[in-house]
Amino acid sequence: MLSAVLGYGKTFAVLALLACGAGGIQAQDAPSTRVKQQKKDRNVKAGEKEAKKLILLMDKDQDGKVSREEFTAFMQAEFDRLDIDKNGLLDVAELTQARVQTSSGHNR
Ligand SMILES: [Ca+2]
Ligand SMILES: [Ca+2]
Repeated sequence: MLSAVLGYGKTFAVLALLACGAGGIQAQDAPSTRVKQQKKDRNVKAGEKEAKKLILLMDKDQDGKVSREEFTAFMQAEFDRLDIDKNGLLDVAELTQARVQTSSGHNR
């Protein structure tokens, strides 16, 4: 009984030391890393909107992630859309036309 209590006490002491040590390290690192992290987060969030749009476009099964299959399917659909004469090749004219069409499509 007594040894069990002592054993528990020792374990608790070690845990307390570890917790203190970890807490001390975190407190030292927090100010500088937090600021850096926040700046990073803002940059990430700016790009995140674009990424989410892309995911919405590609994510067919809507699990919030784009699989290789979904990505490939999306790119193939894009290819077919751009390949106006359907010869299986994209030339400069088709790529140029596609861009002009999409931008003028918004204006109409
Ligand atoms: Ca998916
Ligand atoms: Ca073509």
